[in-house]
Amino acid sequence: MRIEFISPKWKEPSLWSIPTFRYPPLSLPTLAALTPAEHEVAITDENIAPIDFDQAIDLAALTVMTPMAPRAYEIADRFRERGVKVVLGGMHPSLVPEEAARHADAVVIGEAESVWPSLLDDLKRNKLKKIYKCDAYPALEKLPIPRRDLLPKKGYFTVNTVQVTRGCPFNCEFCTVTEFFGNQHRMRPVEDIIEEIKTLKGKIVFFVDDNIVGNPAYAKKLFKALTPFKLQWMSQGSINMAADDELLELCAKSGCVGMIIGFESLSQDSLNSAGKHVNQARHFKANIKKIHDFGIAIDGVFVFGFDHDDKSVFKRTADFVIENNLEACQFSILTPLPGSRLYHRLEREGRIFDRDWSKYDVVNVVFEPKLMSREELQEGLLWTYQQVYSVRSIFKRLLGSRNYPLLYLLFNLGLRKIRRMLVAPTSNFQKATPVR
Ligand code: B12
Ligand code: SF4
Repeated sequence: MRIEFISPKWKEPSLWSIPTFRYPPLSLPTLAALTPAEHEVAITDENIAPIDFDQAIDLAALTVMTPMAPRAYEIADRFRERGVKVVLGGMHPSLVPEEAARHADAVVIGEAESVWPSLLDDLKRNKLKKIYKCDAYPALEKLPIPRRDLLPKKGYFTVNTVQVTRGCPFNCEFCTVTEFFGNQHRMRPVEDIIEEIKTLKGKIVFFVDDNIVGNPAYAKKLFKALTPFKLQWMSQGSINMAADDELLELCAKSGCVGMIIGFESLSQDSLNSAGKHVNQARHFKANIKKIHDFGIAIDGVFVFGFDHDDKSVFKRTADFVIENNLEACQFSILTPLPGSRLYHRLEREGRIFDRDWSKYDVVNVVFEPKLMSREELQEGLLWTYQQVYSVRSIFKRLLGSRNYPLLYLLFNLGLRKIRRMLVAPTSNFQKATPVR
């Protein structure tokens, strides 16, 4: 059979369409590697190249995050009109399978490893089932190396995205990772990671883990093994890494140029209500200084719109970021992703007013906030991006931290563009009135 793996285009404005931030969807090279060699496979990322709807294929397999769902359904419907079978998988179809099933011949719920080969067998025998569910979390030993050779050669910042762990022991109200991957931190053997690293071209790697330091003993073993490769890598990690000097030292030595850290909020009330107990806001300042002192830059993630957030949250957050010299930051609007506990609560409270999934991209307000208006929340996001990515702020932060200033200058100039994208006439960003 001929199988086309497809990632739908995400709607603008998207930070991720800025060249410095373009990463390939790792799910597709992973699925291609899981496909038995008897089948012909190809990958199209619609963010890089258009989809050929006329090609002769037996199966279109799409990976879907919530904000891409409307586009994914359009693509699926078009292929199905021509009689091409369509399978949908990934976070969104797994969390709302009944909806996805209206646009697909089969929906895969959960991780593909345990069901993909049997789905292909069923298709070959013309016995495709509507739903395939991964009942047990697959073992992560000896996973095949993702087929990065199938990815477009140009257009990405790097194709070296590698996954080391799955699952998260926390269960933040706004997040779907624990619902999807479970509350156990599952780790790939370090030896397998090293075999994969050896196949990569270039020295830049993005570990797509939710918390690469979630198990400190494992992380230390991994960092020691990575050190000889002289990589420059980034990943996501929780702020409590600041408590472990040995971890920070090994992390920096292994080539970590920056950690994406979910601070989420400066308000402990908001952190507590979201269930992010690992974050203690009163220690943030000291934690940042400690991580910086080990030469690790920080890309901080902050969320606006919690029930404890009033209009003052924007200035407080911008001041904090600038004062503490965070090298980069991403600001998001609290978003009730379907399947999350937040979605169910806001639904019960009758506060979700927009169900256009393309707006569930964390820069649009889709629910009624408690202590400010929708417009104030929307405009506050833009205002914060404007403050934090002003030329003055960029220089203050980068000269203050001195961790990889040239690299982060590039990142900051990329992130500066999101300010313009958010107000562009073609933007999907909801129009708002200025904050007073
Ligand atoms: C790396 C990453 C990114 C990268 C790369 C994205 C990309 N091109 O794929 C970047 C940084 C660009 C990104 C952007 C965004 N991301 Co993101 N991202 C991730 C992250 C950390 C890892 C994803 C990954 O590569 N996993 C490794 C692969 C191997 O796993 P996988 O994709 O889950 O695939 C497995 C299964 O899902 C399944 N599967 C997946 N697809 C398919 C398809 C078929 C046909 C089948 C059978 C199976 C299948 O099988 C695979 C193997 O087991 C996840 C967190 C997470 N733990 O998943 C968040 C995550 C996917 N992102 C999320 C979000 C919300 C976003 C943004 C919308 C917002 C943001 N974070 O700023 C933007 C999208 C921008 C936009 N405008 O739309 C959410 C998605 C929630 C949802 N309900 O969809 C997640 C889960 C984070 C979270 N904490 O909630 N992201
Ligand atoms: S936000 Fe981060 S810490 Fe919280 S459940 Fe999701 S992945 Fe885990």
